[in-house]
This record gives sequence, C-alpha cells and structure tokens, in this order.
Amino acid sequence: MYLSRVKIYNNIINNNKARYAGGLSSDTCSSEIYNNIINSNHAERNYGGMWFFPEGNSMKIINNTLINNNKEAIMFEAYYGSSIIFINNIISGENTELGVYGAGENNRVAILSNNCFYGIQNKHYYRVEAATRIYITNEAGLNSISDFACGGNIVADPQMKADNMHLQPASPCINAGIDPTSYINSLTNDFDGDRRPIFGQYDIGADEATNITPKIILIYPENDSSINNIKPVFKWEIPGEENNKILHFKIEIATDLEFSNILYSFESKTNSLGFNPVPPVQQGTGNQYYQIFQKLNYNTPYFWRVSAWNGLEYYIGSPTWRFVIYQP
Ligand SMILES: [Ca+2]
Ligand SMILES: [Ca+2]
Repeated sequence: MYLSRVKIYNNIINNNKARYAGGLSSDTCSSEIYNNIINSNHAERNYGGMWFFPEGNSMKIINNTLINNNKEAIMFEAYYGSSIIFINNIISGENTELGVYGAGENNRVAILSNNCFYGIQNKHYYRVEAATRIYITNEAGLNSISDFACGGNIVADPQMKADNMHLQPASPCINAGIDPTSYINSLTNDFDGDRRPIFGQYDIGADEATNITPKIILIYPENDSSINNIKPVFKWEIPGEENNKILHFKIEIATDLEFSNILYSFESKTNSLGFNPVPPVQQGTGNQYYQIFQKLNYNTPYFWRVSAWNGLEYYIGSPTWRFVIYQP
C-alpha cells in the first residue's frame, strides 16, 4: 500500500509482499499511523513492515502491532527536520531481523517510548545509522539507545492470542502504554472498537484488552472453606497496580458462580459503613476489611468477589471465591 497525507488507522495489513516496505509506506507528508495490525509482511529487499520518509513533516506511529515482518520491521528516515514519535507499539517475531531502523541528519531526535520488543533475531531491537547521529529519546529526555527500560520500553513476550492481534489476559502490554493524548487526540478506541483506555491505563499495541487477569488478592473467607460466622468479616489485599491512586472497593456476594443472582453489593463509594480502613485508601497499603451486617444463611454456598474503583472506573477485579457457613 502506498499512501500520502492521510491518517492510517484500524487496518489489518497482513501477508503482503513488495520489493521494499512489505506492509506500508508513506512519503513526504505528516502521518498519523495508529491501531494497525501489520503482520507477516515480506519485503524482497528491505523493510518488511513499514518504511516512512516524512521529509520535514511529523510521523506519529502509535499503538500498532507488528509481528513477524521480515527484514527491518520499521525504517524511518528523519531528514529535513522531520519529527518522529514512536510509542506504544509491539514489534516482535522471529522473522524480523531488526526492529526499528532509523536514519537521518545530525542531531535529529526520535521519541521511542513504551514499545514492546520481543523475539527478534539476535535481539536487534533497534539501530540508528551511526553517521547520522539520531538521538532516540523518550518523554523523560533520556537517551535510551542501549537501555530499553528507559522510556517505558519493555522486552517481554507480548503474550498474543492465537490470532496475533489480541492480548492475552496476563500480557505485560496491558496497562503498560503511555497516555498518547498529547500527541494524538483521536485514540479513543482500539482497532476493534473497544474504548481506550480500559482499566485506567493505555495498553501497548493495536488491542486494548477488555479481560485481564484479576489482581486483587482475596484472603478471607478462603476459597472453598467452611466458616462458622453468619456475619463474617471479609478480607482482601489492597492492590498496588497503579501509581499514586486512591481506591474505593465494591464487594459482591452471590449465590452462583456467574453472579447472575447477586444478593448483596456494597460500594464504599456510596456507603463506607462496614469498610475498615474507610476508603478511599492509598493503593498497596495492607489489607482491607468489610464487616457485613446482614445475616447470611447456614449451609448455603456463597460466592464473593471484589472490584476496585480508581477514580475513573472499576478495574482489576478479584477471582471469585466460594464459602459455606456451617451450623455449629
Ligand atoms: Ca488498559
Ligand atoms: Ca480490544
């Protein structure tokens, strides 16, 4: 595909072949390229995934997934004062020889931040033409040519589902992206229409995950346990997933595993009675207790779960645990 002066978003560009730039290229224009799946493309000569040459304009490559493109996954040429923003992208796959390859005039700055690199041949995640002295930097202004931890870039298996498009629930790319709204204001959804961000933070790649591994650790009543108190004090760990967040909690008690019959739902946001300490609580600060005041029944299986409210939405629920109260 050859395009100029456009936004390129929400595309699936897989299994194409070209002499140069197997997936996508753009030339002499400002472009915003976001939410694209660009997988398994093939270049005979160079740049299996993408090649772009903005020639004095700005290139914004944000939240794309590039897997198993051959040769260089991405090539950028930053001449004539071009600006390069390259954030929240996945670049992986054993067919890829080099992740990001940059060239340009002296002292050009390219921002590479919060990208996920994995499985690339010989760990050649990115390379910059030595003669052109491009500085790769990140939001903190650090030169991160040799340090991937810099700027939130990660080297980790992105844990894609079998379609190589969506993230598995435990993917390290979930909630590991930066907020791109200072660069691009149209990233309010992912490639399949899910709202961005979900669970309070942007994901890396074209997919925003809607199901993620539960992160609230339940403590009491233990799973599959029998207890002898019809008004138990529930207990769970206050999660430490997000920076400097204060949290409210919702505890739900149901008679079935699917929570189609919820008996009780208590939200500290609307009524903090029974919650100890009284929310909102600082993330990652010990245990939260909830004293139920209603009497539960003997010999009835109960199912319970907890969600946390981070000021924006409920996120990162707990698993579901089951208990029974036996009659002494
Ligand atoms: Ca997210
Ligand atoms: Ca999604």
